[in-house]
Amino acid sequence: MGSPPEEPERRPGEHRVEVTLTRGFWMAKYETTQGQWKRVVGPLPGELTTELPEGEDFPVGNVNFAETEAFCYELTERSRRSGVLPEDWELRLPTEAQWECACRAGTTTATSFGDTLSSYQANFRGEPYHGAERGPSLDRATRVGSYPANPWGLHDMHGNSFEWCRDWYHARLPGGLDPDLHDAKSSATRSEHGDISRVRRGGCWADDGWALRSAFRLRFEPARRYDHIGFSCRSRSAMKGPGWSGFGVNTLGMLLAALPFAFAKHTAPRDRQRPAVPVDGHCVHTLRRRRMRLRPVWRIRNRACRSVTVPRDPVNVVAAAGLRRAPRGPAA
Ligand SMILES: [Ca+2]
Repeated sequence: MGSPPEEPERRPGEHRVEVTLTRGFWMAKYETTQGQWKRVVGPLPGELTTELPEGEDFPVGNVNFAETEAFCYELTERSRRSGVLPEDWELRLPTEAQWECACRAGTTTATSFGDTLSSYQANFRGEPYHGAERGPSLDRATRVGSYPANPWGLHDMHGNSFEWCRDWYHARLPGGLDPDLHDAKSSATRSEHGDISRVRRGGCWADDGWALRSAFRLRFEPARRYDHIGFSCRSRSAMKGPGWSGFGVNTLGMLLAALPFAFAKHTAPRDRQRPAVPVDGHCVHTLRRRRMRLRPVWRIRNRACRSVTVPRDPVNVVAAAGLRRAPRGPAA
């Protein structure tokens, strides 16, 4: 987690730390959309703008931190009541560590696409990163999933909208075991104005390419809102037990496919097959193949996943792990 000293455009606060994630989690493929928000919560949380036009498949923006947590809470409650989600599972914002793990998708380069970034690969404005080909500048948000996915099938981790993370912003990245600074308010780093902030990640349509690097991080006061800052329920972590070893189905996939007010409606048919990605299975696979050569920052421990081999497809991950298949949900 973090960037190496030689990474172009590196900023303070990106020093590398080693992180161990002991629990698996699922990540939705896209930023949370306006259509999803309306189906789960109701009216959009903030005004639309010239750069954030209305659209079912456009990301939610102008949403403050508390509203993102309210969305996750409401979706969790509905899902539990409907029986789709077990009582000890929940939807929430990702921690910074989870977000960066998912963004990097096993890579150690500046972005998940390599050490350069073109606006053919992500929605940003202005200068491409580190000598990449200059591409289009939309100067606005666009439909989620309009740009290529990262190696784990997650879209728009770089660009389109910034994404809230659940941690209080600390100048030094948290390392260690399952770092989660959601409640670490007292130690949060204050700005020059004395404010404390949550974390936002990923860059947006209004940035140059360098701000979309995997390690780039910014602060933002939780009560504030801006059109280019949205969020994602990308993180679905188990509150109890090791990852998905005790619940070996694509629960988020089931959830997204089963709940008409949730994530499934806006997705294309091929996307409905895999609305979520299991992060730890891929991490384990990647690290097992490349542990010595790349010296990855990430080290994932999950007993259930260590026996998984070549889990390129999330559905096959479940099958390879010998776990129970979902009786319904995303097609294999
Ligand atoms: Ca994004």
